[in-house]
Amino acid sequence: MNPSEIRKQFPILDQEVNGEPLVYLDSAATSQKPQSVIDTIDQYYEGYNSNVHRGVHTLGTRATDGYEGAREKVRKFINAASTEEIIFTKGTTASLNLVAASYGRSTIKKGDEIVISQMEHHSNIIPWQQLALQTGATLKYIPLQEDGTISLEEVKKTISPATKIVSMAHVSNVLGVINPIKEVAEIAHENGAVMVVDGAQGAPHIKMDVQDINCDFYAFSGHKMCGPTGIGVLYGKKELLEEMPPIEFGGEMIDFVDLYDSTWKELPWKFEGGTPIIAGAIGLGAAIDFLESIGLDEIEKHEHKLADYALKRMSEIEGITIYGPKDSSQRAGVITFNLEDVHPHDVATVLDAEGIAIRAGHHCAQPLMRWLKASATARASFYLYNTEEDIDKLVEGLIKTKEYFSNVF
Ligand code: 7TS
Repeated sequence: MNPSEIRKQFPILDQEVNGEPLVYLDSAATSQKPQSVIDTIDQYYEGYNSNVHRGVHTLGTRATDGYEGAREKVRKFINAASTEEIIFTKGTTASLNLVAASYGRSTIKKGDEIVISQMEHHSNIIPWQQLALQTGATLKYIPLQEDGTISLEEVKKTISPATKIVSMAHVSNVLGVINPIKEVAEIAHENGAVMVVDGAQGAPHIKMDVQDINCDFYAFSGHKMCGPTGIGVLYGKKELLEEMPPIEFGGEMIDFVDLYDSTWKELPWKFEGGTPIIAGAIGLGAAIDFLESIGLDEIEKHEHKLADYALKRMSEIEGITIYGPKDSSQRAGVITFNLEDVHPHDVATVLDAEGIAIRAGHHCAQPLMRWLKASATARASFYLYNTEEDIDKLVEGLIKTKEYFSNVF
């Protein structure tokens, strides 16, 4: 794979920001979109915009084929057994909330345990906090090792036969750590719990096979994998989804409506109340075609190489703290750091003046920030369109930042 050729397919990357060529290092927040995805969404609105699953007219049939065709692309992308297991949502947050509100509220009782880790994004903490508060269940945290990784020993110690749900990020959006979710799923199952995976930072970067991982639910967002915002996926095992109640009621999700009671459509539509995110799903389908034309294995390899290079180059900067494991084989293309005596927002501001986009803040992971003993950090995150040259510019920018602030003091 040739990232310099790939980046030509992303029109947004071909611009100057503050008089400098844009270096986009914030793909963990949202990825950029290739021309093919932009064109596919345009073609839908220009050529066959129509509601799905109802009309018999030609445009309606084309829209339905596009929407359901995208579901099949998602199924294949994560190797789910059936399209009945693919529910379109508005993103990872909505998918995790759906599991907590539907599976959680219908199965969890007082005294049950819900287990998550200390590195989770708020979207994989708060739905479980709320579920625990509503049901009287106990929320437990798997502690982290000193380098920010998770040890299976700690997983075994935290999960017990009282545990009913285990939920964990596939990849941390702060530390870039790739978690051993397959092994954690096995431990969860040995204890009779279901395994939920927050795949927001996993599915875009790592070749996925939900049957191999044997997780019960897997949640991810289209906008972090070259697709549009407003579309996401909840994968769930059919036997679980079948037993779960819908949480959004109205059009599209019903089979028969009587005056005082109604019945639901079969899977997956019983969870998709209202006009669905048609353009979003079709755009996500195009994003999957794009990623598959390059190959997830290639993308993963490229990001490891970039992470390795970035770790090496960045550690040469005096006074830098890089969080998470030093070994790049344990991490994806996310590097979180702080420069001594410079607030991360100042780092991001100086870099922005150089055309370099990174994120600064708590990254929606305040409990992890507390564990890191940092109120905020800076974060550079990479994707398939980034090059070693981008990292060189980041390092140059960081050296400039240090110089700038050493002159101030
Ligand atoms: N889980 C993880 C691990 C994430 O990184 C994010 C978004 C979410 C859940 C929520 O995804 P959403 O699409 O529903 O918003 N993470 C980030 C980030 O790191 N910077 O901005 C958004």
